[in-house]
Amino acid sequence: MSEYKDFSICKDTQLTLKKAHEDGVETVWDRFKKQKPRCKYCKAGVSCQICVMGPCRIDPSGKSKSKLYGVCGANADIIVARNLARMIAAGAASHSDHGRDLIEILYKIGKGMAPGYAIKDTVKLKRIAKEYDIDTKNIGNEEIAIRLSKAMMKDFSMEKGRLTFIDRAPKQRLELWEKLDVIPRGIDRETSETMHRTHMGVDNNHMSILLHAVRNSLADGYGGSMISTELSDIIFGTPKPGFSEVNLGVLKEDHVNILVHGHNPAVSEMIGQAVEDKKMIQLAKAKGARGVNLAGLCCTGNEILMRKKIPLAGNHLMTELSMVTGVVESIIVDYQCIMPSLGQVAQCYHTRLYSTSNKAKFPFIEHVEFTPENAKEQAFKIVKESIENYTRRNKDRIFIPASPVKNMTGFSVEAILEILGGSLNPLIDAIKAGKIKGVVGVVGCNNPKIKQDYGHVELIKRLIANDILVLTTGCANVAAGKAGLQMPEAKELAGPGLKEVCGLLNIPPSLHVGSCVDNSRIIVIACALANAIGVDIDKLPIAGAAPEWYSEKALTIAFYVMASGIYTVLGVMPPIGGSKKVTELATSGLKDIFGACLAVEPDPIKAAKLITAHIVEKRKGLGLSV
Ligand code: BF8
Repeated sequence: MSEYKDFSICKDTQLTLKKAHEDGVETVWDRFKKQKPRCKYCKAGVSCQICVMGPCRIDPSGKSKSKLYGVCGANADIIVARNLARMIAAGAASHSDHGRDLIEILYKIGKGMAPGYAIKDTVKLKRIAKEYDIDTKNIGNEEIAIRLSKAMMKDFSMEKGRLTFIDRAPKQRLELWEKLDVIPRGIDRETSETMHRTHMGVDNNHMSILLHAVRNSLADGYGGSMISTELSDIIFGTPKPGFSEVNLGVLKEDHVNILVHGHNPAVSEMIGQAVEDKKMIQLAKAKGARGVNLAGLCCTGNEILMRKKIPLAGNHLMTELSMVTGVVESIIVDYQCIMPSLGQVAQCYHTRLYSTSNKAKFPFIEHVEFTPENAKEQAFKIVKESIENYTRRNKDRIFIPASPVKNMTGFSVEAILEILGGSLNPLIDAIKAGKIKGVVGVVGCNNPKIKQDYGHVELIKRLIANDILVLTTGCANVAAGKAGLQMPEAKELAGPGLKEVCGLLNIPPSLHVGSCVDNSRIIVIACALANAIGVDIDKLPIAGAAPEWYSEKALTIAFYVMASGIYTVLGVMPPIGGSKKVTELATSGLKDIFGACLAVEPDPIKAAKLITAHIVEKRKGLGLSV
């Protein structure tokens, strides 16, 4: 058992991983080990496969004179910058395509072509429509939905020349971006331009490539991601605080267990409707189960947890292990962060797997395509089949490794404002008084390079102990939730000032603000704080951290957060070490340009020190006590 402690700090992971090995199942950790040693060129970002004159590699040490240039003449700086920009483009494309799918649903709701979907938050629909200069007087919600979706479609193209939500940023930041020419003109345009610039023979200046990569990342943060968040709230409801549960213990031995995994709540919300249907519950009882239990994985899990308080079974590194419990009748996936290995693992158990998006298909996973028109019908079909699968369960192989831990969720910007009595002023007062020293977003993934959840939990514990309020998104939520940090009682682990504030408001010191696209909620709060205080974002005592990140999306987030003026600490080094210039720029030079830069620190204890020192520096800058 002791060897499993090296992989994760979580009991449920350790025990289930042990069972996986006993069952002969290969997991992400096993494959990670098999991939060692890693290619030092790829690790440093100096291998180039952009054209077929190569592939080329530059000696990252610079010692081999014959390996200073690729066949085309690109040096390490150009190759690293191009590779980095392409990673950022992929992250931006992922979040933004998710947003585009929601625009399509909103449009079809307006047209009456999306049965089962509806507009849940009409107040927000009107508020966002106003931001898009849509006159909402004398027109119905359906027509507003059509007009808003059409206006948002323009954000994706080159019709407008400037993203709508970019103007949420403080004016000082906008002036800086204008001066640097990094204001995103259109969401798709910036991603497409990154691909163009990084084609062989186009942009060969590492600085200019990186500045465009920043613009591309801003197109995600203030474009694709922000649209995704706002539209999810409009269509599925703006989250409100409430309680739920987290870890593999949320699976129930005497129920049909259905898991949803991925990112876009368009599928998971519809499955949520189907499992509540009386006929489905009756069918489950007829098959010998006590009911149907829905739980989430990864970010779509965060989405339905935030809105419906549906429990969260695990984060990224738990997705394969969920099946090892032997009680999962089905996993329904949409897109992003879905390991292609899932179908392979399912071969060893009775779990049925379904893919639902025409752009995300997987080996050994059955495809049941969801569209806005058929989603309701397909959700019922899958839920029915999942219930029928209950009878195929092998009772001798059941293993639920833990009891669930309670967590609190639902901290949308609107919910936070409501808790604060309608404005951010009480938060600003608490920051000024030093009760809350600062605010830090702890976000992102799991990565087998880091002991699962160790990076998140250690960092969060140290920050809250220093009176720093933490906001979590993505897979960091599961870590915080499992460690009990998302309950109001966790105030006992906070410093005296934060403890007092949490006690008064009855909130945890680590707030669950949503999925990864919901990092836009953190950006909205940062912009609103800066606007309320009358300073640029880089002057605020705030920071970001992604202690266990793995995905291109996380890197894109780090870039738009940094470009917004927020110092961001990464727990895993991006593949840029082969270029001294790009590395120096990312980890210090950008500070002179954006007022913030990235830092890389795998040790969460040291990361906490870096962030705390940064908060102290920013407080001093504002003339606040430290
Ligand atoms: O978008 S935190 S592992 S699930 S990439 Fe993926 Fe990372 Fe989890 Fe969510 Ni975000």
